[in-house]
Amino acid sequence: MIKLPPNYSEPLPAAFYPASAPLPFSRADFGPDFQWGASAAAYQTEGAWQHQGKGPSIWDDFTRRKGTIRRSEHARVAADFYNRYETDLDLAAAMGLTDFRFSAAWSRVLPEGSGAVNRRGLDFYDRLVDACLERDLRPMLTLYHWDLPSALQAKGGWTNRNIVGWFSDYAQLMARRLGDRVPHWAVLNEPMVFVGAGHLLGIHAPGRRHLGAFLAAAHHATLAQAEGGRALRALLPGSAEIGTTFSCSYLTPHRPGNRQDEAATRRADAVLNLFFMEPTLGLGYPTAQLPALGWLLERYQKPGDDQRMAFDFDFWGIQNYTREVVKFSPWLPLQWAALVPARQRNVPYTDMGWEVYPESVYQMLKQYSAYPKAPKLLITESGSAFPDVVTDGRVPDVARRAYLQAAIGQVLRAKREGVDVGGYFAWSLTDNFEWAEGYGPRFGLIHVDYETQERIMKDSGRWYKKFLGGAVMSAERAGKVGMNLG
Ligand code: IFM
Repeated sequence: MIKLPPNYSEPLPAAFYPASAPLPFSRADFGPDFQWGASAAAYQTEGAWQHQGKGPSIWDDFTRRKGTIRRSEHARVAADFYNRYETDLDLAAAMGLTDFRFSAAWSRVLPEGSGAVNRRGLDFYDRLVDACLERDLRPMLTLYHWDLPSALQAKGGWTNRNIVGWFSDYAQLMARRLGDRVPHWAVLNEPMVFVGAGHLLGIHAPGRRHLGAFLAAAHHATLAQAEGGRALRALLPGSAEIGTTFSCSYLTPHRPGNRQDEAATRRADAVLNLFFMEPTLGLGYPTAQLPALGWLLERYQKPGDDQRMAFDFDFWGIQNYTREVVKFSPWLPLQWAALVPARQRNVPYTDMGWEVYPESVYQMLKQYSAYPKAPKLLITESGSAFPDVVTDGRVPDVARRAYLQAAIGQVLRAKREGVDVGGYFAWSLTDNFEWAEGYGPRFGLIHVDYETQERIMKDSGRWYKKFLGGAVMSAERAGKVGMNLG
């Protein structure tokens, strides 16, 4: 159910399609090469946190600290993907997905972050890639989705410039082992989130609240983003598409026309949407609106860094969930801007407290594609968290299905206007561990019962399957994964 503020009387966002009429588009409108996928991440799904030689990560440590995660939850088992990946891939294939995006846990393959390789960890990703290919799912491998090896955190983690070299070595290891079979690579997942939430706000691992740590981590992540791209390209010339992903939200001023709010919105845009993207184009950091941030960052930069931060990615992964409304704030130095929570705006919102606003996907595709040197865009994450109820073996998640349809419709809108957008990956294939929020918010197209690890394809997943044409699955295989094909 979509949560509505008390006394809410507006209709749902215009981007929603009425349930009573057929959808005004089909898969064919996107063309035959469009990538249809779902995304996942190691720490959120795998579990097996100490299995077969895996080293600890900063999220293993962070979840042990009191007061960091709702209900003190952790991801030691999570969705048990480490043991159940074949079932989950069967379900992904049954949906008719063409692509599956997942991340590798750095400390599973390099328990100390660098140096000795854990063969059994590397073998797991080898098996996973083969299992994708056996099911005609193209694997997209994200190298870093926030679970830094604890051993590297002990040396300063992202605040230590040596991380650029450690990360590049890890990227090369993965490319050497899997590069012959993985056609799509994403270097980082949402750097502004792991840098900002982890080093400035302290609400994600490693739980720091320090401006200097934030600036250092931000600069080193920018360097690692490009260096990771170069490492992959050197080993996989011509054979792989190399991208990276950005979190982003369409931003609008709280009081349209108000000069202070408009300026605050531009500053927030620079930080939230452009900070890690513009350097890849050789434009440096977007500090025109925030000169003070530019001066502060200089402390961490060395001669030649502007060139080192640039890399011609084959694609940018756009990860969008909502829009944000921005107002001028005298309390937040540097940015002088605050986000107005959806709950205070008389708009519908999700279990994350995020405004239900699928048009944001369209707006971000337009904004990013306006850069003359922008590469192809992929929506590598898009989705919504709503409470689910299991009823007679079904999950009638009407709101998530409506959101999915609306977001896909917004992608088509951008594509029809000439935006080079080549794929849509729903977040997420299965329910999983939602970081500081624990297991509360559910984003999956497939429901996970964390007691039994039973999977049920939700109605949103069933709709996606119907839209994509599904795949033929033998009754035998369907029986094995407990799917009702009817
Ligand atoms: O679950 C996260 C994911 O790890 C990164 N992008 C946003 C998702 C929803 O919060």
